[in-house]
Amino acid sequence: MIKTVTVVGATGAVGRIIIRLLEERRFQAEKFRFLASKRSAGKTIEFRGEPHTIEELTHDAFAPDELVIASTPDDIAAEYLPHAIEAGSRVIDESGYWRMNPDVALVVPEINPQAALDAKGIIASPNCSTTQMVLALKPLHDAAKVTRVIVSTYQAVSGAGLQGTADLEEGSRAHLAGQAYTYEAFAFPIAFNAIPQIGSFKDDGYTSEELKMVRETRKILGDESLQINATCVRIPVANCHSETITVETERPVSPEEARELFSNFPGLEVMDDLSTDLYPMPATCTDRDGVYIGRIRRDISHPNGLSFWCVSDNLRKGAATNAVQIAELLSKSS
Ligand code: 2RA
Repeated sequence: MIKTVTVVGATGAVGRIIIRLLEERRFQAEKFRFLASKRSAGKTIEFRGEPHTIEELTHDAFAPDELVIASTPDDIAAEYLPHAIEAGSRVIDESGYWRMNPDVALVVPEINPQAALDAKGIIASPNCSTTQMVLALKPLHDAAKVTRVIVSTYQAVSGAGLQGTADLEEGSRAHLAGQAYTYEAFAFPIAFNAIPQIGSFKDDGYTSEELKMVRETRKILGDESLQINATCVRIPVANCHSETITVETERPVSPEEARELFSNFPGLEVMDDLSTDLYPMPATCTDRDGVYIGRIRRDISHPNGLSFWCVSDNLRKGAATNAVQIAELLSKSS
């Protein structure tokens, strides 16, 4: 059994869900520790009906043989997590900082569990928009080799943290009341709007969020030849990212075959019945752990094309659930 599980970033949007999942999924460990910034240190957190004092995240906060699950901003992950590895802990990191480091395993347990088991250092969990797409791509890739992906995202404000959620709620109220509101998590009003920029602009006019979808997907699938064109958009939805995905495969995949492939792949659930207007939506997928697929149809513009709609809770499978599943994997093998 794991001796100690240490949650870093315990008070953040994802950290809170990691703690809930450790409770819900009855994760076995002798001891649980909760670390956060100096601001939260000393406050208490309720875990399995008991109050636990939040400890301050410092360079020497880690002990040997801990399983650290971290969800922090990139700069914090860059600074503190190497100290956990040096102390002899295993680390699962939710931040974007370590994912593309060649020495770091980037893991979705349903796709590449062995990478987590073989990892010597940090194990990274992918960006939320990548995780749901790569899970949907994997069975298609195995069956018919995906050669090209065109994806557009419709991303919830919870992806921008607790302040993102506060901005949507307070900004909407202010908008309806005709009052001014100063947004903190977004450069533009998110209430009654759509913002076609998530992250910062990088090469060729693509944003960091869009390039994450390209690079992380290739790394997880182990296929650098895969062509991906992503457009990431923030929309005024509280929780769950949605994606329209069109793929080209080496041979045609019919909607019936795709439905079968998706249905048989762990972590994916098909919600696709046009006769009853059944398709996944943020409102029906929030607080759930799967990746949900609907609107599966032939791409009428290409003989080897297939289009579908994909929704997942960005804080759960897109972040906390994936991290806790990696922890479960490590726990089973220890
Ligand atoms: C977002 N993907 O939705 C980011 C969070 N990691 O902003």
